Amino acid sequence: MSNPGISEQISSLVTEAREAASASKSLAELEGARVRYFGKKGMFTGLLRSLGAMPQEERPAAGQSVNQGREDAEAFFAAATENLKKKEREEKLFAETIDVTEPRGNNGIGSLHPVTIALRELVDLFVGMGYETVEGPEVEYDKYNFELLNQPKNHPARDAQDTFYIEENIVLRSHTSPVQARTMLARRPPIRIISAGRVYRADEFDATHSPVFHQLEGFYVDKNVTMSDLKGTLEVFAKRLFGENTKTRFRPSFFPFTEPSAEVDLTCPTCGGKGCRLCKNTGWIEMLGSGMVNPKVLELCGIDSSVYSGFAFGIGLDRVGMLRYAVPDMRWLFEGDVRMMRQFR
Ligand code: 2U9
Repeated sequence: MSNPGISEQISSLVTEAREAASASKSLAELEGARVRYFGKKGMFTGLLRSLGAMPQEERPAAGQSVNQGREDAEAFFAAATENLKKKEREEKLFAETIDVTEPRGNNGIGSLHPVTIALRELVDLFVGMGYETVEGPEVEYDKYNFELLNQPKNHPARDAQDTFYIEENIVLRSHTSPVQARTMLARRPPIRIISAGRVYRADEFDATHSPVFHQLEGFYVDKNVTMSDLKGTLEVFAKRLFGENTKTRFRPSFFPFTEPSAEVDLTCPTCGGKGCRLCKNTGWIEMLGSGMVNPKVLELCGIDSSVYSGFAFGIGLDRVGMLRYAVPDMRWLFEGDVRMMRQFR
């Protein structure tokens, strides 16, 4: 090139641009430098414009040199861009790594759910009387949920409106009683068990109903088990749960799996039997269903009803929890509002 001045200018601009590229610590900084060198008002553009002052015949070669220098410098920028992208990605990945050893903020101490409290108290009580707990599946065969419990195919309690069907012969258990049926088929008396857990009914969800609720059932089969054994057991239960002054009242009732059957009322724990809003001024609260195990059910489950007899009872744990803690609406038990749960700490 005939103009030594311009080639020095080009090489020092290329060097400068290259240094600016490698000195950039972020993509944003690099972009600033790119505009400074290659932008519309950038240094390379400025240098090209300055060629206008050169003699006409030197301009094409000088222009070509500037463009070549610019291309070289741009190659550095492209390489620097790749490097910075890689670096920023690595930094981001590093920053986002979860440090599992990092101490975290305290969310406060949890509490037992009122239904869990009721369950544990009752399990404790019955285990103390010689019962053992048995569990069973929540998705249950029709056979155990209904058939063996003397609820044949046309029984109203099997209505699709009450029961959640998974398949024609598979349901979400509508009570915990299938656990007892399974136990009778697997063992010989004496059987003294409690079964508790979630049960499902296609019901309303309102202040007193939930499609998922919790039952606890007691079950005792042996020789010479009588109604007075049932009565004595439930009296102990009532006093333990609601206080020594609690009285029980048996009313005749009907369940397909017990015969005879009785519903059991307790003196109202709120007013002690005097009458209040909770017991609708009757002094009594309906608490349990119970009865002598229907001989037909014993036979269906392979137990000789001429030798053995038994009693059974069932209670809604949600109702126990609501009564114990004066929870007015069943939905409050299951909506997971921390203001509700905090009260049980
Ligand atoms: C077998 C035989 C008999 C369990 C029983 C009840 C009466 C009863 C309700 C109380 C409140 C359900 O949660 S609740 O709505 N339960 O009335 N349950 S006798 O009897 C059985 C169980 C299994 C083989």
